[in-house]
Amino acid sequence: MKTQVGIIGAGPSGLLLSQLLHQEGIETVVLERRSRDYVLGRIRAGVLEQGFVNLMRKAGVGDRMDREGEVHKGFDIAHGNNRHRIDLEDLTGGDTVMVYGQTELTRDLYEARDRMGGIVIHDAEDVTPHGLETDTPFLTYRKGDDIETVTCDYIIGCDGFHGVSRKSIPKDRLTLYERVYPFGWLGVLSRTPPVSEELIYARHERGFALCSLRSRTLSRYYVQCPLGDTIEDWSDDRFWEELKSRLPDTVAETLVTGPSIEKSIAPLRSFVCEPMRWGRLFLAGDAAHIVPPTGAKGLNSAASDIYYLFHALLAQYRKDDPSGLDGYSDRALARIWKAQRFSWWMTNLLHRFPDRSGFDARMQETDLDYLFSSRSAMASLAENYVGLPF
Ligand code: FAS
Ligand code: PHB
Repeated sequence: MKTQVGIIGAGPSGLLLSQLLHQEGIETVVLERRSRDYVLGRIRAGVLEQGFVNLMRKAGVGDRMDREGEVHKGFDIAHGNNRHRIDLEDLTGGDTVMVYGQTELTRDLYEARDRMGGIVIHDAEDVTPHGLETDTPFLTYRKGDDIETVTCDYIIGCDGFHGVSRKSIPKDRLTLYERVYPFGWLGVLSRTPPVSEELIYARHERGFALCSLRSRTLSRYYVQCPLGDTIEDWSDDRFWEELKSRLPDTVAETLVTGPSIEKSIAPLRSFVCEPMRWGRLFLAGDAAHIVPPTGAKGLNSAASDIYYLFHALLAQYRKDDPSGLDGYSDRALARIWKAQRFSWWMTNLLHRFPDRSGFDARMQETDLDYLFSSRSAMASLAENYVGLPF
């Protein structure tokens, strides 16, 4: 099989890039190791920056998001029994975020790929990039007993943190930056009305909690949990009791509980791979960087990578201008590191660190106290939360 751009991974990054390029007549093939149902079964991000929303609309897949998604103009930070609203719209001069689940936007992207006859090959095993330092790179993959080949001009690694693309770059050419946090997030999805119109990020002596949502009848909640915990340690009753204990009384009293329809524990890490390019291979999204979800930057960081790559590939194919591709890694990393900083800062602000000292605890309390006493401090948080410019 021959194509122009070979993409590894059919998560939001791979599907969005494939859709944007196909709309411009640039051929792609997406190789995904899992089944479509498996990809659509993952429950992940929930908050979209304006930049991501604009890209979805440009890709022609924004209709259901605009119909069913919720525009949020602010969110609350709770600590103890206090709640402070971060008025995003006022603090940024009009910017907001969209609450719309990653599962849904991935479904929208799949359906758009189907409508355009996009090539997405599932259950593609042992996907391997070859010839990355030549002008004729290619991909091989196994389908049953057959080994298939896809020749292409460029390979885009959209295969997430555990994918093959980053590992295809010679180790001595990569610099990896990582911080692993001493806790995880236990997430629950429940068919219950959200406890609040807007998100509530809660800092509490027992640990962090987050009240989020997917719709008026589908709620998404998280509690910080010890690294060694498994979902077997957390019955629904234990989860709901712990969540209530970390929320202001007025919120806990109105929380509607119900059976969990999804329960998972995600480890938290900050991770960046530099550079994000090796010859004809370009990394995008979780393949190149991971953030703790506290700042809702994971999926949104993937969006700016895709935006830069889309325009760079367009310039290459339309005007034989390689400058976008040559500048991609530096340009993407400049924005990625700002998202890393914000996610790291929000995580330090709101979580209980097991090994924290008395001084650390005072610094955390003072950080919060300063934040709520200063419009400039809240404006800085707000401009990062809605998303820095692409
Ligand atoms: P993805 O990981 O979504 O997609 C990569 C795709 O590549 C997958 O479908 C995978 O099957 C495929 N793949 C992997 N290896 C392959 C190979 N060798 N060959 C072929 N295909 C391969 N972000 C937030 O903003 N908020 C959240 O609450 C949040 N929660 C998260 C919870 C979890 C458990 C995880 C893992 C991530 C979470 N994230 C969250 C971040 C998440 O939303 C990512 O940023 C987003 O999925 C990035 O999308 P992709 O870059 O497409 O990577
Ligand atoms: C979610 O709804 O899953 C969500 C929202 C905001 C975050 C993290 C996760 O910061």
